[in-house]
Amino acid sequence: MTNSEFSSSSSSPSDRRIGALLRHLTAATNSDNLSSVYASPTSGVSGGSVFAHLVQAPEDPILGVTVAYNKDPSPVKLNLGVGAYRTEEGKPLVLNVVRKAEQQLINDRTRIKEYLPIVGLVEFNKLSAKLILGADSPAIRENRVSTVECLSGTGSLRVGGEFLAKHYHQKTIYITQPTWGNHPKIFTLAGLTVKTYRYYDPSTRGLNFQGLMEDLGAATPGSIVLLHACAHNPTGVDPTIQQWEQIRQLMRSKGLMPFFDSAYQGFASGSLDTDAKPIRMFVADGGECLVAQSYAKNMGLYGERVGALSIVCKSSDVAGKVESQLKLVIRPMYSSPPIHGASIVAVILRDRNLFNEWTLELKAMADRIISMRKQLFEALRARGTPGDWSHIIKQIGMFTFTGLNPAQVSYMTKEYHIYMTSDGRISMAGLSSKTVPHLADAIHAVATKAV
Ligand code: PLA
Repeated sequence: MTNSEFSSSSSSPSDRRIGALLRHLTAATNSDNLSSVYASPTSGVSGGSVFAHLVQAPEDPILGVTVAYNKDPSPVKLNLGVGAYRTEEGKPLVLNVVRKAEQQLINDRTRIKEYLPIVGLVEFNKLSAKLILGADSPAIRENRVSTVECLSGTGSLRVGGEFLAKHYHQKTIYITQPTWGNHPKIFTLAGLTVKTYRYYDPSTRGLNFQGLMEDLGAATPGSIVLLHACAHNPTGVDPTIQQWEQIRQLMRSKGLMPFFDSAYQGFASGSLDTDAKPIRMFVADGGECLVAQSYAKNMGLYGERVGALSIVCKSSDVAGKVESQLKLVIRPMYSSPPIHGASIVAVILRDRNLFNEWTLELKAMADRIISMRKQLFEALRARGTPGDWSHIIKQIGMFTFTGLNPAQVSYMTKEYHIYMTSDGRISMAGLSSKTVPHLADAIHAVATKAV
């Protein structure tokens, strides 16, 4: 009996079923290629899954620290990994001003849950540009800033990266060495080529300004340069205003495109205006730049995923075209951004009283971090810990780049249940007066024994 006998129109339904089965089996044994076509889509080569060949991916170097921390049953465990603010009691903080804004939103029965436009909440966009560029910014006055609401800082960087990959003549972006671990991944996946420029000098635990200027000076003209607006992550080392001015002059003379990442406005100095100064210097010269803003840290809106991308252009005509193209980047990516976080921000930024209250709460967070720096430094001094630890009080923002090596970090995790990224970065915002002694004991231990 051949297969064709069973496909004749005169055969019975049961004959046809057997014929189909036979054809299937013959094909499966005769040809490897065909077997994959006939195989059921849910049955894989091994283990029954088409995904069985996947390898287990490693946890994210930063967010994975929290995963490990959550699994640790120790009562003294301490999470200094992710940059998330904690109170003196070690609890996450929802700002009072955010609670008030949310209450206002809930009380307003006219509020609806329709889709936002592709560019997000328009009032939020205007207020965000004003917050970062300054209320008196000439670029805003001249209507040449295009701002779109994005999914926090990460989303703003990604949208900006894809826009540049599509429309900017240079596809290379220079990022600081070291930088936030997600930067190279975001920009590579956006379609840009990532290169680094020198930034940090481990011997001084400060800025390698000469290396920075040399590397930017040698960059291909027109390249994109990612700049941390303030509170550099992970080093906590920022250029001085005089150094920023030299960076600006060099970048403008070579036509390098500034792309600012502003994830910590207000967290470095406690002042929103002071922390935005480097950006405003670049905007004041009339040149173009991009700015990614995040409200995760400074408004404590981490999980709301609210941020903005602003592109400062030379004319309002260009800004309009830029916005139209940003929409083409966003629409197939996530269509339009979420409404709730942006509404909270808009309520706070538009109301003078709430705004003032926010600045006080923000300053209190920044001050608590500065006080943690002093307490940790003093605790190490009191213990006579060998080495120079003055960088703890010199560095700025959420993080201290301790200089501890991966072996020391893993020892502290194993013996003291203290969690941090393997590069020795600790989130000062996760410390409290109660936990400083525990951390100081651990640092003292690794600094005094050969780990
Ligand atoms: N840019 C920098 C420099 C950052 O440090 C972070 C967050 C972001 C952008 C993105 O933040 P957002 O998308 O939440 O607005 N860095 C954190 C968290 C605080 C993280 O890794 O996601 C950090 O611990 O480094």
